[in-house]
Amino acid sequence: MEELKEFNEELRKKNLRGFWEAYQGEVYSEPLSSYEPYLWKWSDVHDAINKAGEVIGLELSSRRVIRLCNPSLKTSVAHTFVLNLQMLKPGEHAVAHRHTNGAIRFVIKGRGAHVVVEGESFEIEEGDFVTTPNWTWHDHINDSDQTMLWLDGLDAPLVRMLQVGFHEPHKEKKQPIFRPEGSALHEFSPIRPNWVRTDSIQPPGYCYKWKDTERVLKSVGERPGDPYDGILLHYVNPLTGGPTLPTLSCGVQMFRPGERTKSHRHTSSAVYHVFRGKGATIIGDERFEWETGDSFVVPLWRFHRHENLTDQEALLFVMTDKPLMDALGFYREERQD
Ligand code: GTQ
Repeated sequence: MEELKEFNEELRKKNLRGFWEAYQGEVYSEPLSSYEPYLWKWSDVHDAINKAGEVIGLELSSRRVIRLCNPSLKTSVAHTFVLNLQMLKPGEHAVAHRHTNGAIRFVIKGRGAHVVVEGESFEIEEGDFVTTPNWTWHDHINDSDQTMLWLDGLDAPLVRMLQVGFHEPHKEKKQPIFRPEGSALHEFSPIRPNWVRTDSIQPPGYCYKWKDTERVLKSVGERPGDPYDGILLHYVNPLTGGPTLPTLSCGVQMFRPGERTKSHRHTSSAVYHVFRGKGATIIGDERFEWETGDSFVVPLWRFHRHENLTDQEALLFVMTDKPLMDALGFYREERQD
């Protein structure tokens, strides 16, 4: 034993390590996520962003953003992505930049501001969903008379872990707008011009309007839906039908009055934001009651189920890292009856 200790020490001096040292016979039979479920109350998040609105100007911080920090991870909501709340006041402009982080926005409050992505301006309002994929120029202009609030989802922890973060400010602060309004809607539709390339791994920047989401929800809302996910709509890459971004999949989930889903677990993680309504999600043996404005995270490989015991529909925005797990062959799911 003394001999082995000496051997281990000798290896360490040479920056080597025996397999027997690190793994004392313990083998993981399944994932054990390093972080726990957590729920943020809207009143806390809302108070925080309102206070930031009073004390933080955009000369101080290029974006006025409050990040949801899972206490067991410290700086992000899940191990692969972050969820932030951003405020842009009337007359403000959040300067143009681009980064390798893929980002999405889900508008919570206000109407009439614009997100500019790669030379096209998209007017946004409550319930709209906008993508600013990896390395696309984006800036935000609030030329409306209302304070805008939206959620930002970014794959930042993943990019940091892979050490592939690039960031570039636009030299003009406001990027030039050279694509007429409606260009994306027309060019990336099922009727599309010959020059549009569909072989890019990154989707084009795109704005999904709430009125369209609502129309689909209405049209499929009477169907049986998914036993584990209720009625789940995905925001797909408009050119390929693939995931929202290569790293993130986003959607809107509806639980109808009285709906209770079955329990399952999977190797993707999910964060939810309650857009409208009230309900509960049971994660492991913990029950999380949620209502409009709350956000909560379901770590990977934790059994979870949802219920809406009210007489109103519950609508949730959901973001997961499933595309990542699918692409790498790590996606697994286990279902309970
Ligand atoms: O709006 O471009 O929440 O660059 C964090 C970083 C938002 C943005 C965030 C960003 C942005």
